Amino acid sequence: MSETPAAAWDAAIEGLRPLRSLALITHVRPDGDAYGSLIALGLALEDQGKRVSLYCEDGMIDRYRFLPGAEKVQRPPQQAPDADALIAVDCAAAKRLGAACQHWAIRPWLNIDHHESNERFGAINIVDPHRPATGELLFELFRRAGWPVTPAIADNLFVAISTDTGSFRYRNTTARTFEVAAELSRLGARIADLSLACYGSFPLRRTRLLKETLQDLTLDCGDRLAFYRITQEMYARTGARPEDTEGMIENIISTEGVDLAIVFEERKNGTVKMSFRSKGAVNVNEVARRFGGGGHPQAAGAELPGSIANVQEQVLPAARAALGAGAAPSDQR
Ligand SMILES: [Mn+2]
Repeated sequence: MSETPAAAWDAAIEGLRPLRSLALITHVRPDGDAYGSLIALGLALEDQGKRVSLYCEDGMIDRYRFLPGAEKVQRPPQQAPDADALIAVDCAAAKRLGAACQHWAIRPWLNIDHHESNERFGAINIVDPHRPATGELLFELFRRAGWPVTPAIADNLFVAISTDTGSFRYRNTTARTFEVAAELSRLGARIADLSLACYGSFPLRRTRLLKETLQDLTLDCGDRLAFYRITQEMYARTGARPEDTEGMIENIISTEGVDLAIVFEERKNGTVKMSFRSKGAVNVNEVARRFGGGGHPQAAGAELPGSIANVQEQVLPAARAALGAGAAPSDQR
């Protein structure tokens, strides 16, 4: 699918007009695109006179509190909110909306997302995997609907696009991405301040965790496969939090010759969360899907029950095979 069909855009915009109250929700373990898109759409709908509630299972994490409107983001209630419709943003699968909303009587009406693995769980699905960020899709929505993009909205959209493109470095970045970013700059997005907040002000506990992960790093498949663990013990020692790990894998996949990087993160609930990154030689969406996850060709995730050692036994052979190295014992050094 190269473009989202115009019919879906029209259905969304026309469907939104008469609605008075909307509940918006984004995915668990939110990133900059999740929060930026959630808040940007919330602010735009408020400007249209609608009552809006913004939800994320993790609430608002410290790292993104600088976003204008961050204070509006709440944890979802156990009971369905009183809203005319539910909108999901940047979320590939309904289960990634979190535990609370699985029991709500209200189901997602509009699903706006850019993940290749999106399950089209909405009544209306605006899903375009050719967009680098949900924020870029929202900019188009606002333009098509004729809704103003205020400086606060521009800030949120810029962070959404900047973070999901690795600051305009990933292969998903297109001329249109720069055009949208230029327009956001004109509309008041504070590029330098936002970039400093995103990339230049990590807490010291994150650097401590980074140091531990680098010590744990294993190279395999002739140094083309790199992986490391994050254990609960490492969190306890460093004081770092799961949210601090966003972007850390970039330090590994950025190594020359490394084609596939994987993080195995031990979670409190007895599962292991995996993040996969590729430079393009491997489609990590396909690898992640084999283990019940998904995402993008160059960035994906999955989660499996068990210990890190168990999960590595299942996943590393598949990773080696994806690199064309077969499932033979590693040439670990
Ligand atoms: Mn995204």
